[in-house]
Amino acid sequence: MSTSTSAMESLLVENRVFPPSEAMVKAARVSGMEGYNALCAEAEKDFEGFWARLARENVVWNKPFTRTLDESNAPFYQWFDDGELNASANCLDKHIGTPTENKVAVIFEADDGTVTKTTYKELLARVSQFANALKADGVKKGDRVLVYMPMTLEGVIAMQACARIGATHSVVFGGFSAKALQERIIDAGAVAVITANYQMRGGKELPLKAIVDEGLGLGGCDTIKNVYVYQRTKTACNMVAGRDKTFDEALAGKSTDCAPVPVGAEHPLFILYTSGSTGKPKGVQHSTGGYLLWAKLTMDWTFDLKPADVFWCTADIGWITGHTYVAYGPLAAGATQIIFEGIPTFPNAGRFWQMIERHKCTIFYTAPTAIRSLIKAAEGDAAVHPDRSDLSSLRILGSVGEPINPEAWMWYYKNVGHEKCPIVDTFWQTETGGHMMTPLPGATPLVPGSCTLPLPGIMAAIVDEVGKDIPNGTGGILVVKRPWPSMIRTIWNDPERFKKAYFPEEMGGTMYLAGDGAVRSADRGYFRITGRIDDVLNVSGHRMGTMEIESALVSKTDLVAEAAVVGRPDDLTGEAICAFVVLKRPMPKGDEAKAIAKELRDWVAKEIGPIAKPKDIRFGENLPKTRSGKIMRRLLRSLAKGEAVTQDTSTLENPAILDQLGQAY
Ligand code: 6R9
Repeated sequence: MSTSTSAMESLLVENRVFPPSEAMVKAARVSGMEGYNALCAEAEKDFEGFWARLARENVVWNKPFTRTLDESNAPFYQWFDDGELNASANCLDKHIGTPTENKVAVIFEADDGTVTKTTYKELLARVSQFANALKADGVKKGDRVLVYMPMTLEGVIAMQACARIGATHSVVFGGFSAKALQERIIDAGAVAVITANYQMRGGKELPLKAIVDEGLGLGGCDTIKNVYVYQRTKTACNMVAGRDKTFDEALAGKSTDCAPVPVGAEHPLFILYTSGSTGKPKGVQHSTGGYLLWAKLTMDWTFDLKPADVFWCTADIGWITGHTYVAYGPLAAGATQIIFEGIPTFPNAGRFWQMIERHKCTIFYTAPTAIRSLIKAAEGDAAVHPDRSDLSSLRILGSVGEPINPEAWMWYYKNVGHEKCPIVDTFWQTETGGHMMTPLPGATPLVPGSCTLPLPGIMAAIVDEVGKDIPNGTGGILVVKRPWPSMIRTIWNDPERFKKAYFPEEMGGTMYLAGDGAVRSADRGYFRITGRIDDVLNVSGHRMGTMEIESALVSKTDLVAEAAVVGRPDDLTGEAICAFVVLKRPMPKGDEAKAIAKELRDWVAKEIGPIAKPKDIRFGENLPKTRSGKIMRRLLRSLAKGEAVTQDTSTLENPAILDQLGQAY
């Protein structure tokens, strides 16, 4: 074992425990471990009764359900399937006529610092008006609508308006390329695109509509009849007559009343594409009833939401976290939330802390990558240290997207939470719809780097390759043994892939395979996620498939003969992308190699998006392969880390290439 691995493991053995304060326990919605255990016991004793009770108490039904869980076509589980509801009505209409109607729903802070506040009543009017605009163009229940928007209130309005008329949205993150957009439009069979002329990030105006035009121009997108363009900035953009209209044009003369369309509980609320272990991203399909239940309930449980809270989740609506904890959960729970358009380092790296002070944020939910980069910034420049801001409004901190290393956890706990705010380290996935494992702020003693225990009703376990339980203290495969309401329903257009990817036959066909490894501590049985067990990388909390990046690289056919992509640990981004490339020309060196590496990075940015750009590119005349022709990925991972190669290289066809591949560009 190399020193770096043993040093890392020593850091991962964590003995510090932080129990919740008495005051927090006393006031919490789930109070103490007794409260948590009571809910778990209820779920164990009467699984369906538990979920039925929660669904009745937390969701407004147009037609009550009589069936809770239908397992007859497992793993295509159905929840509350004869019930009817509308997701937007559950986020907006339900507050009308209550004191919440005049409460601020959204505090929007733009990239340039401009702040706008919108009440629940106002938001309902804006969503309804946009829903009427969609309706007027013939967009209807069951249609798919692609949303490619900046991180603005209008992005949430677009999603809510789709939900209101029963259209299924598919949000694509504003950093994805024209090609990625085109593929998703085709796969979803979308009828309309909702976008903006530009987006503002860090003082820069970046195009969105031009990328939509380019994507639609790549062909195969004839299903698209309408493109709605929110004019985020004054700069003009290309508009296609008969197809494109500005928001103002679409909204002109439309009523601000629009009756929500009730849909069946299993009606697809949205499709969200995410990376898997093959080249093609998967369209994760979510339901309406079960999803909404969990979005609302996890707001109450995980964040212990109270009426006076000011909640801030920093995730973009292009990711699942921005769906559940920006577009739906906070609204369903009646919270006041902050939506932030910009980036944490503009105009300086104190922006998050200044915003917490400015808006008296009480619950702050962000990603470890952001924390790590702000630690670095604060250490380099005292002016952007959290100490410079009044953070006394904070009562709960959250973390999501990737494992949080104990050092970053301790810094967050001390410097942001001043040792009085519990950190909820929430483990979950695009596929799970909402939190799966997390401490509860008024119940669970915290251990840095551990997502602690499953939420009540979530039957998480650690098993071996054939689905047999593994004792605490031993690492294994993370599974969920029983279905839960907000789980993925299928992969859009690909039910076979859904079954294979998540419910493998070898494990019995009914256990949900998360794709992560985990270990439970010997003493408390706490879960700690050890990382993906498939070919998925986690770069700054963003999921990237290695195969997806490989296919992008080899599609540059004039230059690339072969490519293999692996991850390597990175202090800032968690993992970094490392690409090994065989060119169709002699091995480049020096400046030529640098220039080609840049060309390849730009190519990947164009094929997938800038977030998929490899950090390291290494050239070789060959890739290390076994005699049977398999790429030796474990060996590539060692090379990527800069470790001495300890693997057996005797089967290598051409051992000399190890030297070539040692140089990163
Ligand atoms: C919500 C979200 C899912 C993957 C997941 C795991 C990693 C997320 C984590 C975590 C350790 C946590 N992950 N939260 N790992 N601790 N608290 O991020 O969804 O983008 O689909 O990513 O992220 O590897 O499998 P998604």
